Amino acid sequence: MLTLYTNTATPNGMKVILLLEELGAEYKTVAIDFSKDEQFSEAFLTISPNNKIPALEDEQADGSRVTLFESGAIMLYLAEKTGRFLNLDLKKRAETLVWLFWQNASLGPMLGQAHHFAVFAPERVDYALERYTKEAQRLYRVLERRLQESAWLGGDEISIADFAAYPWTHPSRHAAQGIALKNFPRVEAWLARIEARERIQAAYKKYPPKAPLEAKHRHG
Ligand SMILES: N[C@@H](CCC(=O)N[C@@H](CS)C(=O)NCC(=O)O)C(=O)O
Repeated sequence: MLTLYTNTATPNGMKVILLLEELGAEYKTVAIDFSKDEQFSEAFLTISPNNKIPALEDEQADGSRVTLFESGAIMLYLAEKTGRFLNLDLKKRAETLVWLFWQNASLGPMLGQAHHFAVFAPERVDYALERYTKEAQRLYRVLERRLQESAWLGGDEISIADFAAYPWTHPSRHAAQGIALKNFPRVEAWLARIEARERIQAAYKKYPPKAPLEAKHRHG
């Protein structure tokens, strides 16, 4: 049995939900309530020592448990466990992993900062707004260029790299990121292709994004 520890519709939690839904996996979720500091509880820290969601517990047939934190590692584990959404051909696998790691190391953290300074910062911080809005735009240009080369991030098949990037680039987040989608036509088409998938729609019905995510502060 798979147990996902998560927190409403945060992008890092949604990445794993999208994959689980696409896999048709049986799983349960346990909500970690940040307003009660549950991410710092001793029980949660044994599963997720970095005190962040998502975390996954996979109970094995012999009663032992595999526990994982870091969304990228969780997605890789699920793809390898099920043999889906990660092509095992060495070159294709490498191409997918490059974009999965790019999402975890660059796209997610930088868009997270852009979002934070636009939506949550108690006061306007011009330097941070400019830095992270520019970085968000640079990352969308990287995405646009990649999607000129291939239909999906990992190549010619949809993969865990696409499910990892989608919640961060979900239309509900563009306003806060300072992104005008019309400037990124390939990204727009890629988003629409993912959005059209029934299981993606089902996942967002279960966990609706906290829209509208209007920017309180804007760059420029
Ligand atoms: N690199 C981590 C980032 C996870 C992350 O930032 N999770 C946030 C929610 S989106 C969190 O749990 N925050 C709680 C806290 O920082 O106390 C991953 O990809 O899993």
